[in-house]
Amino acid sequence: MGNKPHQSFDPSALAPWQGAAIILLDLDAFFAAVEQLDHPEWRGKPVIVGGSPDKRGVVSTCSYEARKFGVRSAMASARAAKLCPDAIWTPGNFPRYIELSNRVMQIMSDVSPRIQQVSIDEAFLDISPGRFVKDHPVMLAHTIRSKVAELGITCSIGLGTSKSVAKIASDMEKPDGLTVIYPGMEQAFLFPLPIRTMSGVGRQSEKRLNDFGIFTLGELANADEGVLKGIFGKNSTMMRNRCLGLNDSEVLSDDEVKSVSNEMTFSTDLREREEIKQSIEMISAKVGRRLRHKGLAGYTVSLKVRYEDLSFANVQHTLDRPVDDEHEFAPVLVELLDQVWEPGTGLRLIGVAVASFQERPEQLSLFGDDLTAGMGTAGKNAPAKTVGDKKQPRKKPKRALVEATDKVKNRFGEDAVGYGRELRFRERDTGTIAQKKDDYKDPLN
Ligand code: TTP
Ligand code: MG
Repeated sequence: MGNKPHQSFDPSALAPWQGAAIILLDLDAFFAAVEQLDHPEWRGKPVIVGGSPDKRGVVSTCSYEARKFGVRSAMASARAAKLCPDAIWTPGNFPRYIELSNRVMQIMSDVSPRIQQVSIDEAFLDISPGRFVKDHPVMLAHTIRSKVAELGITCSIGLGTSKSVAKIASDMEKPDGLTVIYPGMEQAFLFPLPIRTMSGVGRQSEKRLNDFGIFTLGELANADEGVLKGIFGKNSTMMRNRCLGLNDSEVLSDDEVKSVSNEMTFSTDLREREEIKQSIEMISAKVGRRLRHKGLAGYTVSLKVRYEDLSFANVQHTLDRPVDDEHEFAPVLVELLDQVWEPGTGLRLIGVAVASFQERPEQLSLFGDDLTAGMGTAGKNAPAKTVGDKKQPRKKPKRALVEATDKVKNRFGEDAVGYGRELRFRERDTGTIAQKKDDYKDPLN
């Protein structure tokens, strides 16, 4: 990795760029690359980040040296250990990955304010000339690539006139690649590619398209309207446009994310501790999944309740390390429940939030030297009250399960995997839960 030249060039020699210019940047072997940066003796060697092979762990990612042996993300660690017996194993250092991720996002934001982060190591950036920036897109892509390299890790960049083209292009020259699809070249680039390359074509749609003799994006772009409708439903026109290389969706800036939360209103007030506990766990699962999707982990967890008389209370707690796994933070919230709820009281709404990403909130110093001490407000519309106990997150027992569940939900929709309790509660849920009937998922939006 990192051995491709980042050559200097004469921007005036570049052909002019007409219209939209969108980048997709994806870091190379991200977690493993950070480990190799932090452990120089691991560079050039197979490094696997993941759970222990003895404890039925899974591979999070691995260095390109390990990929030569066939090791891949999400593979059982035991299998990876067999494929690559000499690999260096590490459980990972999530706060450090977040730190590097943030630095990369900052490099991109410095170039254009229109950034959309799609995962911990991936973001779109709108660098359309005359819109958010002045310089030539190819030059800006080179600048970003060089600045990322200065951090000690590498990225692959796709540059094109739409998000789908940029996304597909970013994968073409991995690692440390820059693939530019000039305006007007979209169809020449896309049409020969297999249909699965396109975001939104899952395994099921692929099979059904194949049954109609559609194997390439060119064939998909020119497919019969009825066939596309039958497979993609209301998304059929969008899918065709994507395959035609049309710019069908904007780069949507996430506002600076301060917290990730979810709340649910119940059609019948909850009164039993057990059902309240289960609701907290269910809502926490949604928050956890969104945190992981955004690559965020926070120190502060909070619980909000609205009572049957419509008054509300909020209680929060700061942990000694950031969390993104509901199996760790939901038990803390369940403990907090007793500060805002008495048995028999009806609850109409429950909300869960995780905040204080990475850095501990400054206010903590107000509570003395013990940085692990909690803080919070509690009680029905009560004034702030300090909670001095030391609830801390549980150890992560089920990371593999959590990530496997995320993957299935990401692909098949929120309801694809339900813990037993979620299914029992669904009928009481008047909140909105996305229902996706087919395997269509749209990471481009
Ligand atoms: P990816 O960008 O999918 O993978 P990568 O950056 O390791 O490799 P590539 O060069 O192919 O882009 O994911 C980014 C990080 O997300 C990855 O470094 C580790 C984490 N991750 C998991 O923990 N589990 C997974 O199954 C995947 C796919 C990624
Ligand atoms: Mg990556």
